[in-house]
Amino acid sequence: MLFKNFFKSALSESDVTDENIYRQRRELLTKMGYLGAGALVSGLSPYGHANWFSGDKKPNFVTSDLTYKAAENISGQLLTSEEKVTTHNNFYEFGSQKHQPFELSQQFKVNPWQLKVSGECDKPFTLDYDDLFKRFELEERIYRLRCVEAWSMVIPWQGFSLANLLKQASPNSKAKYVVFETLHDPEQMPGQANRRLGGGIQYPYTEGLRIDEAMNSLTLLSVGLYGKTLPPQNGAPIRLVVPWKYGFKSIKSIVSIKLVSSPPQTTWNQLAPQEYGFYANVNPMHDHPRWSQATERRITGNGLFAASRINTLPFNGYGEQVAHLYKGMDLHKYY
Ligand SMILES: Nc1nc2c(c(=O)[nH]1)N[C@H]1C(S)=C(S)[C@@H](COP(=O)(O)O)O[C@H]1N2
Ligand SMILES: [Mo]
Repeated sequence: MLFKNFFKSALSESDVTDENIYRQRRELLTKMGYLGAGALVSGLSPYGHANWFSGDKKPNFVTSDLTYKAAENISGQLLTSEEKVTTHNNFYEFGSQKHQPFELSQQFKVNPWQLKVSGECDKPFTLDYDDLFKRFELEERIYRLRCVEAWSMVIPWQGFSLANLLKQASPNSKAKYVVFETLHDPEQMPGQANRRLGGGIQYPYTEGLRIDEAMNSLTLLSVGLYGKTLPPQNGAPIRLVVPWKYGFKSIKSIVSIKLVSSPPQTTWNQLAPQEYGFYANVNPMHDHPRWSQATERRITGNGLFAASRINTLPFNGYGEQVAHLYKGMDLHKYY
């Protein structure tokens, strides 16, 4: 297989440890029959609490193993190492530089937590911390994440379809859009207290989807990555993952999901409407005003061979599942 040769020839051991162990573990599980349809993988975190932090970087935050149904097939693309996924982040509430969310979020309290589901529906409800992990069966999705800044990663998430949660609320006929809001807590989120650190954003961070986008089975509410609960910098305890849209749609640390009747205002669209549209579907044909979107830097880890330039695909390669949602729409107008 391509991977094996690539590993042997190009990558040093430290570059590949995380994802190699993850893969080997999965192969073993497959052989043992654990990954059959419906099987639950319990307490078999890929590599437990691996010590990928050292020295000052040791977090106070502790992740715990999740029980989930493993993905049935692997995408065929090299996973981004867990270390990279958890140290190269966009989460402006903890600073606008890539290293800051990891460095400034480790005191963040995610339990207790409340996620309110409300708006145009017959059965509004609120989930507390434990519900996030118990109310819905957790499954794994290995998705590509394409940031609007033209870099990308491949990440194994654990979570459940947003559709499963929305259905429990019984949306009514006026529910045309879904609005998401991140926690607003300047005492815990230094980027909300300091305009410069927070990149000049108006908080709380807000995102939105059309109801059919929200109901698409690819749209994930994630509570974990690499088999463990999310660390704060990746949006603990619960965040959205919309793999065919630019990363800024995948809002983190969500406290509110609201069904509404008209198009919502969203953070990046409000800040710079010419640059960031409401739809934000990954589109190599539609450039950002300040850079091309035709290619991306695929980041797999640290080190010399851990990033490469690849072509960006329409809808980030998920066109088969989602292109029909935009039939007849001018994707240059609705970027
Ligand atoms: N609340 C909030 N959510 C956010 C962001 C943010 O700054 N604040 N950044 C977004 C952007 S631009 C990207 S690319 C992804 C990054 O997710 P990751 O750090 O888990 O890879 O989170 C998105 N969700
Ligand atoms: Mo992004």
